[in-house]
Amino acid sequence: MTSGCDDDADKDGIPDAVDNCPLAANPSQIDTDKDGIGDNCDSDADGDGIPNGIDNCPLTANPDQADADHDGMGDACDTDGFCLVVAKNPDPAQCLNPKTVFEVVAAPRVKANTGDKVLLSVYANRQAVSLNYKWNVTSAPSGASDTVNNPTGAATCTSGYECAAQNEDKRPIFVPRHPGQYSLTVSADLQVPDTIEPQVMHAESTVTITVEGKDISSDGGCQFAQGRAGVGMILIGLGFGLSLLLRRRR
Ligand SMILES: [Ca+2]
Ligand SMILES: [Ca+2]
Ligand SMILES: [Ca+2]
Ligand SMILES: [Ca+2]
Repeated sequence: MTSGCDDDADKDGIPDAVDNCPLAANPSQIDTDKDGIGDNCDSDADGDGIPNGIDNCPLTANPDQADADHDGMGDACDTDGFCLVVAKNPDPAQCLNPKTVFEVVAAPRVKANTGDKVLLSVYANRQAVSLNYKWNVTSAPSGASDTVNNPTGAATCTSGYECAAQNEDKRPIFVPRHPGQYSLTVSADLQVPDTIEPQVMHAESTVTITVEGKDISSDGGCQFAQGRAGVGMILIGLGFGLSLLLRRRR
């Protein structure tokens, strides 16, 4: 079987001379962007400049690739409605739909190293609401007793659905000291009754953090040294301020 003298090399019933994909069977001859190259053999079927493989709407021209809910389907072809996928959560069932009952998602789902400072975030399916949160370590590697620093506080959920701690200096932080898997659960309570479902003001969500590196749980001296360094910095700051004051007074 050679294609040289065959007038329908891909056997799709369309003679090569008029087949818009002579080497790919495409009896429908669909050519979305009407450039004379059929979709089946067009590396950019919708002609928007984004190759099919990385185009979030391969058959709809959307050069801006906008994807407001981050679900991988571009706004131009997203047919399942707005449901925000936060923190690159691979589970689409955990997306946040602003039209349903109050829900939150704990983040970030990360791989960390022992000693890393993981800044914890909470997202809600509401914009412009305030909530009180409480973080707990709900499972940890055996022997680990790590807890969340600044576990409780109030947060305001923005138009981006992230609920930012109202006291930025008291953001919840998790510093794992054991390698292994931790589950962190956030409990959230709306400060005023919800407009969509007023009786549901509470929601919870759990995130898994996978930790690598050596066990530093017995490294207590290190923490102490850091604390002292912090005090030292403050003292230096005070001294600098005082010397400025003294100079001004002269
Ligand atoms: Ca063909
Ligand atoms: Ca085409
Ligand atoms: Ca496209
Ligand atoms: Ca989308």
